[in-house]
Amino acid sequence: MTHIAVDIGASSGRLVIGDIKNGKLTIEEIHRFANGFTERNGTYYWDIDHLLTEIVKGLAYAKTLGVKRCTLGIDTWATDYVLVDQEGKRVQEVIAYRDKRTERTIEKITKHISKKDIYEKTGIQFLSFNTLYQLYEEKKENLEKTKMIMTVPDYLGYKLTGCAVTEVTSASCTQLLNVKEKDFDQDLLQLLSIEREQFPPFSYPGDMLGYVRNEYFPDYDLPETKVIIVGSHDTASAVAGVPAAEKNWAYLSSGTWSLIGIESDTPIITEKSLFYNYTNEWGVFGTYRFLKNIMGMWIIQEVRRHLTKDYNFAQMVDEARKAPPCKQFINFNDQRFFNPDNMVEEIQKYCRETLQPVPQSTGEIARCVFTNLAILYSLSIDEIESISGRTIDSLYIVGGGSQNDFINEMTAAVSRKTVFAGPSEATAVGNILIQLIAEKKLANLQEGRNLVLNSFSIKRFDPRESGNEALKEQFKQAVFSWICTEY
Ligand code: LFR
Repeated sequence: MTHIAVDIGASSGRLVIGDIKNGKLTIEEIHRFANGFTERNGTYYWDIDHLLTEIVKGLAYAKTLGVKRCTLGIDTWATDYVLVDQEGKRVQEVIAYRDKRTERTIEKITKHISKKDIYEKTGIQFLSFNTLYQLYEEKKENLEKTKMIMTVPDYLGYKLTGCAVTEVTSASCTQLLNVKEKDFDQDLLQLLSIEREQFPPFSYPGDMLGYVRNEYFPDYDLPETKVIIVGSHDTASAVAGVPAAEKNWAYLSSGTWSLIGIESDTPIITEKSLFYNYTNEWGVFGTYRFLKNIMGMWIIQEVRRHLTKDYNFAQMVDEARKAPPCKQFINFNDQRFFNPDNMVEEIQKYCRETLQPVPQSTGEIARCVFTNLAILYSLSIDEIESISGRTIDSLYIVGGGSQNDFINEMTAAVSRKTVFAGPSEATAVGNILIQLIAEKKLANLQEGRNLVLNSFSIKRFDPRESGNEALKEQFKQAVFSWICTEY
């Protein structure tokens, strides 16, 4: 039996075949496609039908490779949703979370229920685009036609199999789940005028969803495909794929977003975690991901889009290395960097406003992005240690961003922690691990993580004798003195 991970992020999607061969986990990407949101009349949309077609195309390609039977797991980004009517049809175009409609919605909602109450109920960080805020801004006539509200991976699974569920790792990011009651929160649903029944029944990583209904796709020759529920939220899958075997580790899932945190058996909901805006997203097998969203590679993706499409990311890293040390402190977690019209201009404007040298060349800008992200990462590690009371010895960086040695070195130097980098395909790997556990080829997650550790080359970055710790304090002082938002 072959296992296939469908992993779709904000900028691309892929189908990856994975299995255990001679005691090692092997993965092979068989199909890749672009993803991205586009603007129409001031609103940003995903093309969800395109994503479904690409999954089916990838499956058909797997058949040409000789795959007759397989399991399949789907993970995507979180927080966006699809409304489905009585006939199983989509009610709306799927709006992307970087859309501007929810810019002020946290303020509106917290007039009805306080921030503290929402946080105590859900344990989820306040991000302007959580489903709670998006549904608040949804057109009433759309909600009236809605029989089922689904996250993106659940919708894709539904379109393939006809089976509708609410997978919990993705659902927790809606900020609508009550962490004590382990169900949708009635007060929050009431505020949105949504009924509990509009969400399909819960399902958990390792459950079976159903078989792909090949008759839905008469134009394609598809294998017999059993869809398994994995950590449908890509970050849940990425963290499942972290090759950590010891205690005291933190992770950084580095892609469009940088998600930095620890795995915990219980949610951590305190005044301090609310103050620093940490989240308790539900992970696979009853774990919680206590983490913070940092703006991440989105910044450099946008810089590249506006400045220098000729360079690939490796070249941008090279340019950064060649540039002189960064002279700017920039709080990239400021909301102004969430979706500016032009990222390069926004960075330069910030520097002008804060009376700092303005970076000009690709190398200067890239260096300034990577350095400031490394500082944000290490500040976050300090916060996690202080909030959780745990000591962190090492940071596991996984995902596409883990290939950036420059930022890995900087992070080790500033944080004074040992950094391990890889695998870059941790999300697909974590997705496959859950399928292997469901198929009883692996006993549990730790066995899976040990397998990852023995199967991929993981790079190690040790903190230098004299690190760049001072940068953190200088950054904090600078950012606070400019009265920018709390980093
Ligand atoms: C990463 C991610 C993050 C989530 C953001 C938006 O791809 O899933 O975990 O906060 O995208 O959904």
